[in-house]
Amino acid sequence: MELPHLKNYIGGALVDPASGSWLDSHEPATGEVYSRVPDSNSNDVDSAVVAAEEAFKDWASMSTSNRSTILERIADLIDRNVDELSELESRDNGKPVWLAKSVDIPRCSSNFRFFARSIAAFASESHSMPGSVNYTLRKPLGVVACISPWNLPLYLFTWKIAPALAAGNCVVAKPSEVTPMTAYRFSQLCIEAGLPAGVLNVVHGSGHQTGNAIVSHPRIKAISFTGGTKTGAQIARVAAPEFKKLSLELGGKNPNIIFDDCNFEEMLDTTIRSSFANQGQICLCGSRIYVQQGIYERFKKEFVSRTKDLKVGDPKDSDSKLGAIVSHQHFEKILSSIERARQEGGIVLCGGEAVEVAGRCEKGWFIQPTIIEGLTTDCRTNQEEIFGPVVSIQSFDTESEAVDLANSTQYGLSATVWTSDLGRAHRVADQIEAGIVWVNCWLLRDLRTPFGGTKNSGVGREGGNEALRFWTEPKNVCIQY
Ligand code: TXE
Repeated sequence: MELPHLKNYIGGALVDPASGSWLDSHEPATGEVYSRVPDSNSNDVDSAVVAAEEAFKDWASMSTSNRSTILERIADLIDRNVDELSELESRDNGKPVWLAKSVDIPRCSSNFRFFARSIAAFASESHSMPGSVNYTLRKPLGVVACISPWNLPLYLFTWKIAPALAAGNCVVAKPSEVTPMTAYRFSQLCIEAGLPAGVLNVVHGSGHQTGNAIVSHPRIKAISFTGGTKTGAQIARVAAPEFKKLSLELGGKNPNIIFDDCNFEEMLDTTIRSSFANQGQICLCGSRIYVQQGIYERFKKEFVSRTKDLKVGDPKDSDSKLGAIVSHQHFEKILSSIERARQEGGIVLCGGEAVEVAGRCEKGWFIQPTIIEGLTTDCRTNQEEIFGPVVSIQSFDTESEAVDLANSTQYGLSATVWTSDLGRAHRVADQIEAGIVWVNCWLLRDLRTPFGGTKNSGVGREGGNEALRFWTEPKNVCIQY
């Protein structure tokens, strides 16, 4: 049977890749190829840039209320198609359907609705002096690029595209070639919503060919990227000499610091999620768990017990807490990371192996949620992003020791702190090297807040006005009178 062939969305039309060549896309739960993805090249990217340039003048000069109306229509269509989009996302990424339906897809419409409304309130400043006045214009950049990863496919794709469009830019966007399906379906919804041709262009393909062609295109003014730190560095090498604006949301190796005065039950419920949600494939997961000595043994016992109860299974099953790992390559990478942890002296308290799921998923890629103890702070397991259902646990005594442990890697994306002591919460949050600190919660998101990391976790911030400022060029006009 002929596999479905996805298409690029360029100049308002769904089109085949110029080269006529395609990449295989797999269903992680079965390990089977189930669709074909355009293997786009620089010709496709150039067509997309030309279409975006042709659309830019009208889109940028459209009133914000008219732009908002179209973006709101896209949000409504996402909501109306939530069941289909959730199933597509689950089949493409391996995450449970219930997770896509409760988190991923609702956040996609929130992304569009939030920025459709934010742009109406996006103001700039004026500064007056005796005899003169300054005012700041914040105008769209022109043709810009959004490149997104496979872990939260449509969630991050729309998180980048929505503010770029709201600010009046025209976009060339590339989803990960590993999870292209919902971006393709999203293109169809944009056509249905009446998004003018060329305002958004979706070009599918590999990172080294399609992604690189986008990043190096001379007429693309800015790039928002989420993905691996190594890839982020490569993109910066290509884009920096062209003075392109860059927003890089990269990897993380986030600490979860648990003091003995925390609300234990709340902490444990949330720590299960922050350790293994989305099969641990979220850059914000807390993969280094530090527990104060007074409750360490209790925590270890109860955390291991609760983790062993998590069902790893068919993403279609509503009781599967963990689904499949996104690709065979990533599946192998995670298993070799666990083997390396053993060689580094780690003791696997639970998990550590692949899971055989019977029936339709027998050839799928599944891994047990894994807890490892007995590692040193500077071992590779505690220093490098594994990006799977794998956490390490270790005890600490004092607050300052906890802060030192938290800051002991080259990453600085997020951190979680559990304590009932208000002063300690402020002190620890202030000292942690991260872009986001959650206290007594995890992944609680207000879209108005700055989102991004420090150190090897990236450059720049997304969210709220941070995003609208990234996607606009400030110009100061000074008038003497
Ligand atoms: O990311 P990549 P992948 C981390 C995680 C994971 C690692 C690699 O540790 O194991 O990154 O994951 C495109 N020029 N995170 O393979 O390779 C690529 O096609 C332009 C953390 O997904 O960085 C895809 O669309 N584009 C992250 C996107 O970049 C290029 C979430 C991401 O691919 C390119 C995901 C190039 N040279 C992975 N090379 C997070 N922070 O959430 C690749 N791409």
